[in-house]
Amino acid sequence: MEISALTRSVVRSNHAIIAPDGYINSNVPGWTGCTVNVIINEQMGARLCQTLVTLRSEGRLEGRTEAAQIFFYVVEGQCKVTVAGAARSLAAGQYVYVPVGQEYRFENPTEGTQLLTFHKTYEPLAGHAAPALLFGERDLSKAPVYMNDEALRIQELLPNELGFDMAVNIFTYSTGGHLPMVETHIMEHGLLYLQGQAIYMLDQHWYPVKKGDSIWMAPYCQQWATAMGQEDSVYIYYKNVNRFPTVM
Ligand code: UGY
Ligand code: MN
Repeated sequence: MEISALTRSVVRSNHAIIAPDGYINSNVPGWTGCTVNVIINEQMGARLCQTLVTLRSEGRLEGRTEAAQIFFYVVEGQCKVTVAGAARSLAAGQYVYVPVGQEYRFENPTEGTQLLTFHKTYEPLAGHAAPALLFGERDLSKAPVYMNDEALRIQELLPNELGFDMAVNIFTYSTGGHLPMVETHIMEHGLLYLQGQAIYMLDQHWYPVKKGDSIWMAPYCQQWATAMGQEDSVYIYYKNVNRFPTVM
């Protein structure tokens, strides 16, 4: 018998692992016919919000981005999306970046369609236009080798332009792949495992993780990871980028 008093989830001051077993649903105005799990937000001390939305066939997300931009990624299933009059069908592995001040609508999902969202308050930069609406898809052929290690590949889903203050990347580790060093950096991460298993080290704590798990890493949370098991280990992650690092 499973013991319901156990979980792999942990919430600490500078990192969290959120496994699906502890989800309790939230109601988000305008998002109907779905379950919403708010995985990361400012209540934890984060400067991003990450949610996972699971849609029933009648599900619909309707809203408008205000101060925050939203990146939507289809983890499973498919649905129709309309942003600023542009309509598309989005399937698993496809995404849409919705800039600030845009109306959006997701509708006609297949039962169980799962969407991942990353939200960040947009910080304008003088002399650089704010980003425009963008559609794209996961594609390993667009993922260059990372730091000369053939076992590591990163696809950048948003353009490397100063107008963007957030990045979203897909990181694929083949069997045996691991980060080449312990990272210690100012940028914050929100992350969802899309495939496989891994061991993640966060702030000198060691965690087994797998598909469906989310991770929050605050600025300067030390991080290292290695793939585990027989298949590629893949995660999609958010990172704040391209802005002046201090108000001093
Ligand atoms: O982009 C990054 O900072 C990335 N290498 N970090 C991570 O995967 N934990
Ligand atoms: Mn990092």
